[in-house]
Amino acid sequence: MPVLMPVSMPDSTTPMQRQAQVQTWIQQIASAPRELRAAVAGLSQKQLDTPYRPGGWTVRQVTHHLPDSHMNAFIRLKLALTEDQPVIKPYDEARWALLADAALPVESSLDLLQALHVRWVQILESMSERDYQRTFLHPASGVWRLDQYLAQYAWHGKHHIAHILSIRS
Ligand code: NI
Repeated sequence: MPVLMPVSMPDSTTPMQRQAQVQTWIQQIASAPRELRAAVAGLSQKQLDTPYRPGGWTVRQVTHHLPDSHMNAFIRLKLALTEDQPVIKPYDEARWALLADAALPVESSLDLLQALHVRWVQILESMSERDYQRTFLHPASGVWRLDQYLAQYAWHGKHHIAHILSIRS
């Protein structure tokens, strides 16, 4: 969902504090595929097709949304690392969630997310502090720095996994 988390990375932090914070976010990205798999494990077809809140996406749609969103994030990261403040392409996530692949069994997206995050984490781990200050321009929400963007996606995975866990309780 396009809910922006307020990102706290005050300018007063030391390089060591920033590095530790980035490592925490990378670990959250690294563990998200495993946590998603655990969150949907054993759910019935009926539960998978239950909205996590009235009028919201079903668990199945949320599961397919995660690789939709994170594939876009991965591409934007690669653009920002290889071009000078590129303008990135927004996408209509609500309409993506209505395309035919959102009705598939969830396994395809569990596997896709797992493979994607291996590649994503490999790049994130390789980036210097200077790389994390690189930027891209989102036509709607403006200029993003890559450390802010990492924080956003560390949060995004947890946010949706919490939605899925909420239907189990
Ligand atoms: Ni989302």
